[in-house]
Amino acid sequence: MKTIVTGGAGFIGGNFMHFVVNAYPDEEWICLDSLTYAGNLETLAPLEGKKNYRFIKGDITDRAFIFDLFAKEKPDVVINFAAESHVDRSLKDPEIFLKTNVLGTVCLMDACREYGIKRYHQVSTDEVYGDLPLERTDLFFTEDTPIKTSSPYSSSKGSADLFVLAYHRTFGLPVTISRCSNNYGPYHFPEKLIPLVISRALNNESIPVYGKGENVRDWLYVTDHCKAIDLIVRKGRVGEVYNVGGHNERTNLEVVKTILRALDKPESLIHYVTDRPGHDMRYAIDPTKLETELGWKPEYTFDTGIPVTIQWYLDHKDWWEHIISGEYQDYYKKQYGE
Ligand code: NAD
Ligand code: TDX
Repeated sequence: MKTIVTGGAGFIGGNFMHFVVNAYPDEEWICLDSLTYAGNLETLAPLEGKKNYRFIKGDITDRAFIFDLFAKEKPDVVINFAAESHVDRSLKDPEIFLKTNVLGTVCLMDACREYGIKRYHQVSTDEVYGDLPLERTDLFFTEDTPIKTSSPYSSSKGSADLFVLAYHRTFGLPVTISRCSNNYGPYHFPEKLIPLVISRALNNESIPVYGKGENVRDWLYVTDHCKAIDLIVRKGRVGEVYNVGGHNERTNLEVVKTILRALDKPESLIHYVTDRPGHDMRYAIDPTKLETELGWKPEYTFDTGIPVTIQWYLDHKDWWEHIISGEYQDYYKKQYGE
């Protein structure tokens, strides 16, 4: 069995590579990644030298390259993590989101059609469902919730999902889609809320909170997401969408305060900044289908996952200090005006 994992040098794809390469020593795992600002070979360094792992640098939107690669490798399975993933960046430069997230997905699926494939899996997000009102805590996203996107990022992910379902219905491509809530854990790029708060708090720097910090996200520890994807690829029904989430809703302010408390840092570091335009209010996933059909259960809650995550950032300062010392500084200044 040979699997191509795209975007495996990023946050979730990297954690997925660590999990599968160790869990399935008799299967072949190829990481395909173009190494954008978010891709980092240091994340994959612990896998170097393993017999069942290879890294290939390449762009999922490069049709000639992708078709050559598929002709040569003839993968059994493709799992597509590769994407532009940051909402704030999509507000400043939407086009690359359209290119990578939509055209890249279509290009991969065209190669899958040409060379035959047992399974194409699309890693998607709960953001395709839009948002829920803060006060309606009885409402959750199910797989039947209509796609109703807010940002250029979520619109590109929603569009890609529609192409994936169309390729199944029209061309019979054996696809599955997972739509997960917000992830956190090791190797998370510090532009995203949780690693940004941890890294800045450790350096006694201000913590930017958008608006009033009331927005709610549903947090899942990254390895629980990785295990869900593995389960869906192996046992999920073709043509189906599976929501992934662990009922861990928190306001952004709760998240920030929890981390500051754990690090023994003062709340005076919190700095309220201009809200994100179009900011989704609340995400909340109903994972019943994944739990009942495939028996998935998350190992971590928010309360058990956060200390493990903080400890990882304390133990791996090299990994994130490298990142925040480079062009990240320019990004931060442009984004937060500091
Ligand atoms: P990330 O930004 O950390 O990593 C993305 C990876 O894709 C990087 O390694 C990057 O180099 C690679 N990449 C980008 N463009 C590429 C291209 N054209 N060709 C090849 N590789 C390319 O993202 P992440 O947070 O790990 O997210 C992975 C996937 O999971 C994305 O599809 C995202 O939409 C989805 N998702 C993320 C979350 C979350 O909370 N982070 C939640 C649900 C779903
Ligand atoms: O500095 C910040 N201050 C702040 O208040 C940042 C970076 C974020 N926020 C808020 C915005 C959101 O309400 O925190 C919340 C989380 O923000 P992000 O970490 O940017 O994540 P989000 O926009 O929710 O999207 C994430 O989850 C769904 C991932 O980045 C997506 O790839 C995934 O699909």
